[in-house]
Amino acid sequence: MKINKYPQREAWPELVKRPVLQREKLTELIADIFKEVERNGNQALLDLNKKFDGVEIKSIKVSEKEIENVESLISNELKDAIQQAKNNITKFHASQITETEKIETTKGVVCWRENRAIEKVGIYIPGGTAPLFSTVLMLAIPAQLVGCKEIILCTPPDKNGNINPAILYTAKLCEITEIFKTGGAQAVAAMTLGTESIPNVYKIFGPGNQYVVAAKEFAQNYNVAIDMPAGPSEVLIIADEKAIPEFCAADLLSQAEHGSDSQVIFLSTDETIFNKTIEETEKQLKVLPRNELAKEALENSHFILLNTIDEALEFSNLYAPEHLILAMEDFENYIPKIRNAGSVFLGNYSCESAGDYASGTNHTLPTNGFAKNYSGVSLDSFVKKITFQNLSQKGLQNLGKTIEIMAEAEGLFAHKNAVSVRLKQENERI
Ligand code: HSO
Ligand code: ZN
Repeated sequence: MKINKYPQREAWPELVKRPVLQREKLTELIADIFKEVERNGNQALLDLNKKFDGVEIKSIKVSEKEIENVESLISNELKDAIQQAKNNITKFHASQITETEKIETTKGVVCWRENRAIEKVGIYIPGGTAPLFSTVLMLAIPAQLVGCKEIILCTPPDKNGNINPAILYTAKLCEITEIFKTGGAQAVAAMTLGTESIPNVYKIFGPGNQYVVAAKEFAQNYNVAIDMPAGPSEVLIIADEKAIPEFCAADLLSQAEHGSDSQVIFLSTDETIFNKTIEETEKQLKVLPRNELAKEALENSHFILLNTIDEALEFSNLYAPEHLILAMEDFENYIPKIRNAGSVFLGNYSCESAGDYASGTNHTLPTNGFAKNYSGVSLDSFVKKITFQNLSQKGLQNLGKTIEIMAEAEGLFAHKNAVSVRLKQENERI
């Protein structure tokens, strides 16, 4: 934990820096994996599953029987919880559907925009120590809402060749039936290039380890889009004198437990709250099952005492956190001052876990300072927007001169002519 009281402004740029990750040089390895998948398709996936994860499976595709059987592996309590989360996420994302509005920009010139779903999308869900089945909801629900024709899901099998039941159950609940047992960079390569079983897709979504992240970057060389640049998870809390240290500590740790590279930042204007939150964090850390990971994350994390909430917001805007929590009662006044953040949690009862699982907002958010220029995943992430226009004869008469003058000024006479021939033809007819 790095503790800092009333740092000078000059120190801020250093404080908002993310820890530099010791990433391996992966490009060559990723290129080789792509080549192998391109050459050997499914067999390459089976071989790579064995090589990297020590798993031997016969078939890449999850069978109908496996999907059917999963019902019995999930408790009713968990089923109900997933259902409630699904309802809320659906409600919130459905509200993002907007009506198309036709705009007459000049008399007789009508322009509008229509959404078209990206036809083929791929969702990657990591396995590992925390199987994030909640991410299935966050990605499959908007994809279904906009009507993506083909939604496929890749996730690595465990040592026995099975997929995590909660991931499988959630995929089934979201009506995803094309589920494949493959993980890591090879899964991304398969979704990019296609194999005998796995269709290639136009956009790849989902979190992953550094191999997955590097493979998603590499996939862009093949005209495949990705959801957003990835980085470790982070949260920044701004706490005033009304904050509750026990709650703040729990929120900091909820993000720190994601991984040793997660970063959490605690800003406060109240020294008592500040000290108590540090104490609480240490106390709660001790009893966490994932305390090794959380402890490492905390080593990279800052606890900073500042003079005013306005100052804290300035710091936060410079840091641009994935998650921002305003642990205070009168948060309302500060909302307009938030400029850079992925998702914001207002007041002492709005814990980040609510947004991670079940309140309705999406938890796939920009990290690593990208909240300055990226939004989190939403319905928009699954559509392209196509513009349309219709000019009547009258419309072209009204706008033609402007186009001709501009085209001529750019030296593009064919452009000008496209207008002139039409106006001329019309004059001749009169
Ligand atoms: N906080 C993560 C999402 C998540 N948390 C999934 C728990 N499960 C990134 O926003
Ligand atoms: Zn989380």
